[in-house]
Amino acid sequence: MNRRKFIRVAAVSVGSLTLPLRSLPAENNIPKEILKPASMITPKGKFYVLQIGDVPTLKAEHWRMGVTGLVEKPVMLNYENITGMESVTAMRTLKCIGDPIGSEQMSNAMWTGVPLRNILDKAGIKAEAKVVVFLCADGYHTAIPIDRALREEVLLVYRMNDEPLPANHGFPVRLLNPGHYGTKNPKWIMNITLAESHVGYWEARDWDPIARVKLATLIGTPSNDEVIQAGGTYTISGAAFDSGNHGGIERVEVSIDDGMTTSVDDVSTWEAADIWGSDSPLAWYLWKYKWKVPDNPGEVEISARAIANDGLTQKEAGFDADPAGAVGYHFVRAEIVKG
Ligand SMILES: Nc1nc2c(c(=O)[nH]1)N[C@H]1C(S)=C(S)[C@@H](COP(=O)(O)O)O[C@H]1N2
Ligand SMILES: [Mo]
Repeated sequence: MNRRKFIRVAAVSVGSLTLPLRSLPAENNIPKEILKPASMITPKGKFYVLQIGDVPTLKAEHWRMGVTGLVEKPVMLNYENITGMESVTAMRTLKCIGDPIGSEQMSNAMWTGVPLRNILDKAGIKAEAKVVVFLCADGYHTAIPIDRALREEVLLVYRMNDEPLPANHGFPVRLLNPGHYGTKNPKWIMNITLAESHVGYWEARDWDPIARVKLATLIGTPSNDEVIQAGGTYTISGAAFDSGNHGGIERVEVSIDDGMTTSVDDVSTWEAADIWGSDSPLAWYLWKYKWKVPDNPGEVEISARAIANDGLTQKEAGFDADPAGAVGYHFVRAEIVKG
């Protein structure tokens, strides 16, 4: 571990027999169950927004998208051409590559659109093409390798949560490219060009050109430095996500004594959380853990880690963003006080 702290915490696993025999105030016995995230679909207006500049205002009736470059036959499509094609509706979570661990640049929605490959088929890809380049109305540009672009789950979407795509999320059309961070999910697409290579906007600024989502866990409750009443129960909650890169989340575990522990061998104890919301590996998994708060006041460190279906376990606590996406697990500090 890159960070280890030795705080003494009452052994929460010992059970109520070790607690002093006194009656707790009634409100301490009411389980505090505020979950964060509180719903699979991020509420309207709460989906994170990130872009390099201002939101371009595009009108569907004036918008045209060219499919050009190393293609057999360049094509030009309008909004009706795309919305008139056979559509797919699917849940997808987006996460920013520059996310410091535990930040909330991760949100989930239902999206409707058409598989990108059905659009590329209209133009026909030439053998020498290696990447699909997206040029956007705000000047942003990025590319994805052709084999990734041709997966059936890669969608050009025009609806979000059963409404037209909002302007700040890419109206009229954006890409949803599962397995990859936000950088590879361009908004306000104006042109799709097949090319041999391309250096995208963020790659030119040293961010990972492939940008595969790393296994991540977010603690939503408690927030850092939250004050929690001693002796009651508290629901620790959050989200875990791998965007399908490790086969989805197998389980989430919580530790209250990470890095200190009451055991001799200095091994932290991890308890299984309950996964209460999930859809597919391409969406986040929401979890909660009912915690018996110790009776002693003091500071505790709460950590959460995910174990993916392919066996990968998050191993180290971390704080920072990373040019290829951070891998560390999230921890928060909370203050236990007597009511
Ligand atoms: N055209 C365009 N698309 C873009 C960006 C941008 O700056 N311009 N930012 C990317 C980044 S870094 C992220 S994290 C996601 C965020 O998508 P959202 O604003 O819909 O949450 O959009 C991506 N697509
Ligand atoms: Mo991002």
